[in-house]
Amino acid sequence: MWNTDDSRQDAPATARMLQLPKIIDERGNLSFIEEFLHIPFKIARAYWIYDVPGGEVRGSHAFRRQEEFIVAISGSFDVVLDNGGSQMRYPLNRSYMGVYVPPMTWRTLENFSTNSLCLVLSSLPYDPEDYIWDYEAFRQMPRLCGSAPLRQEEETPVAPLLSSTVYDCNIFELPKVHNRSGNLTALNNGVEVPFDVKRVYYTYDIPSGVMRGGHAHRRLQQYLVAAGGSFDVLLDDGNTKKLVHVDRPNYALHIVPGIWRELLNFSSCAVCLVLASERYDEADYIRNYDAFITYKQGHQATCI
Ligand code: T46
Repeated sequence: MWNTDDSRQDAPATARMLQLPKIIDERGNLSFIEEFLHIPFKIARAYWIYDVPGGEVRGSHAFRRQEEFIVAISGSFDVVLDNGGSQMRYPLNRSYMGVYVPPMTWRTLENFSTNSLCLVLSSLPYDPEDYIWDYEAFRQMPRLCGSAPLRQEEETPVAPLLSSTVYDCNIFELPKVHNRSGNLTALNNGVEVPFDVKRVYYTYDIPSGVMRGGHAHRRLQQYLVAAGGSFDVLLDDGNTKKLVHVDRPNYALHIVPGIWRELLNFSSCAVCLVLASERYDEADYIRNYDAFITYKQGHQATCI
């Protein structure tokens, strides 16, 4: 039987539903997923599936080595898991719940609602050799039992980019694989995204007229994606301001460290999906604008 207990790293590597943090806020709600903390693996790749026509089925395969965590960032769909003996259906319809899928699990995504977006965090880069496409062959394969191995995070020191300007922040068109069952955009750490994604967070249920952000980061860099609807980002380096419109799941705004940002003009049903280079650290925030200007001027003074 499948273990649906949501205790994590010391639990056997069985499929289960995991609850994510949900921060209720007048400016909209926010959830986040950090590697090793909310999911029991290091993130190697993030991809999302969207524009799925009604009745289409995605997936239907197993992975030999890869672990996954699957979330309905918007809309709903079902994740159907099969361990070769029994099946379990996980209906996903709120973005603070997700399904952990261990290796050697047959998994199918189906019953997609209108405007659904499925986020998958994966423990390995894309590897066609890791796929098992034949269900009968999968059923015959030996299963590995036991606990998910605990892997220590390797910290790579990141130097703050104090001299950054708004011209270092650009919109990138991301790869998009299109077929009759929708679109897929995949980013491998350090390849399609120029840093290692250690945390993913997203804001949703955003009322009209609110502003989010209103701060800068010392070290954190991130990719901002409109997983639903659209919004604007006002970037400010202390000298120059730049307004960027974000409105499609296959475009990302890269915000480098040392940039003040405000998110505004959220459309109805907007979802802001962020791929972040660091784990959450309040000490990395500069939440006061005057302190931000002092921080930037301090750097300019040391450059003279
Ligand atoms: C950013 C903009 C675009 C956590 O505990 N973990 C997290 O990963 C995040 C993102 C937030 N939180 C807590 C901290 C606060 O108590 O959630 C609460 C709301 O966060 P904040 O006020 O920073 O939310 P935003 O939308 O103003 O800013 C967020 C990110 O924090 C920030 O890095 O660039 O989105």
